[in-house]
Amino acid sequence: MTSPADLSLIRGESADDRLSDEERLFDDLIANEQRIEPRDWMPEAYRKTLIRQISQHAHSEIIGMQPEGNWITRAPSLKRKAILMAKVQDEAGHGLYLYSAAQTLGITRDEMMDQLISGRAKYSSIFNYPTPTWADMGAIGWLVDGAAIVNQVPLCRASYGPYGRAMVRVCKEESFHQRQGFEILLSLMQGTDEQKQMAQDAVNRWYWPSLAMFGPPDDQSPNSAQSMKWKIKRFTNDELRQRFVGMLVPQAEILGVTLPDPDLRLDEETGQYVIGEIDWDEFFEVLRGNGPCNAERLERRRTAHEEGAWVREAAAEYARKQALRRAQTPVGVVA
Ligand code: FAQ
Repeated sequence: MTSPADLSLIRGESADDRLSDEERLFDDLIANEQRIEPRDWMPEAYRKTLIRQISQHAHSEIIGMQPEGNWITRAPSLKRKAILMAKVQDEAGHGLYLYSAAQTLGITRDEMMDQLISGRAKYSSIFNYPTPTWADMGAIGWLVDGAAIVNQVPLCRASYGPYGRAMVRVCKEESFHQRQGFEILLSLMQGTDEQKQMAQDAVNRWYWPSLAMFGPPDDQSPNSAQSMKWKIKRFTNDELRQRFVGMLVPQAEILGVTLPDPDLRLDEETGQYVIGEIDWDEFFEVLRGNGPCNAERLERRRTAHEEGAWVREAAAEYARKQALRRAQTPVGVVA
């Protein structure tokens, strides 16, 4: 039988022509808002970009469990404790969906974990800040999960199928997280002067890092233009940051907290908020590993990984035995 490769030789097509066909199909799928699936041909750079972004995102969810995990044993009531535990478990789940999505691109979970615990992988800057008071649980929910929603709702339409589909579920859970944070702050703001101060102080500490979460300004964002052409990202970092501030202003009024930016004002002509200067030096320092909690977060993850070795070994052994049993069971007999 003549193979498609032989046929193309007979037709006088070169390898480049065949590659162009694949490329053309890929470009058409993107242009027509259709999804790229793991079985489809994709440019190597598209694959690499997705692995980079999805694995960083997964690492962020997993490391993001730590600042809040810090408060599970000290939550002020049984109800708050149950809610916080559920939220932190959700973050673990998000990490798992995302690692699975990245695995469809040809990287293994072990490779990703190795990149994280060796300190070679990035994860969101935001999780390198400390959580000294209970109000930080409110500020993280309101600001960090709020920023995550603004950033991630457009990712539900990402051109890569497994990523976009994972994002749909993640976003549903993030909106619950955001509301629980808002409600913690609202309760504190209806409390004593000390509680109000605690809430305001947490907002003061988390506001600027949550704006930086969207990534560097557009003119310093090397990946945005290509990621937007590929329809992985749908909006630029600055566009999403702007949208986030617009969402926060009315909510801050309801809460009765002040956003710690004296330069914040609505430009009546453009309808856009003008925001003060973000400390990008601080952001890049955190990315270089020099934030307040980088070392602590990585050390904790390394220890958890080592302590979890027996669980991974037990799961692998169980899977091996199950597979053996299935192989030894005659066809038609339920094992
Ligand atoms: N932190 O060219 P761009 C959450 C890096 S999940 C650290 O603009 P890109 C849920 C960037 O990777 C939060 N690094 O890059 C939760 C790149 O470095 P590289 C995580 C950052 O990819 C809540 C370089 O700077 N969310 O919060 C950051 O086009 C509560 C140049 O930047 C996601 O990952 C940063 N903030 O845009 C969990 C969402 N920003 O790789 C627990 C998916 C930028 O070239 C508790 N990711 N960098 O060496 C994205 O949307 C994008 O990757 C951006 C960055 C927007 C983060």
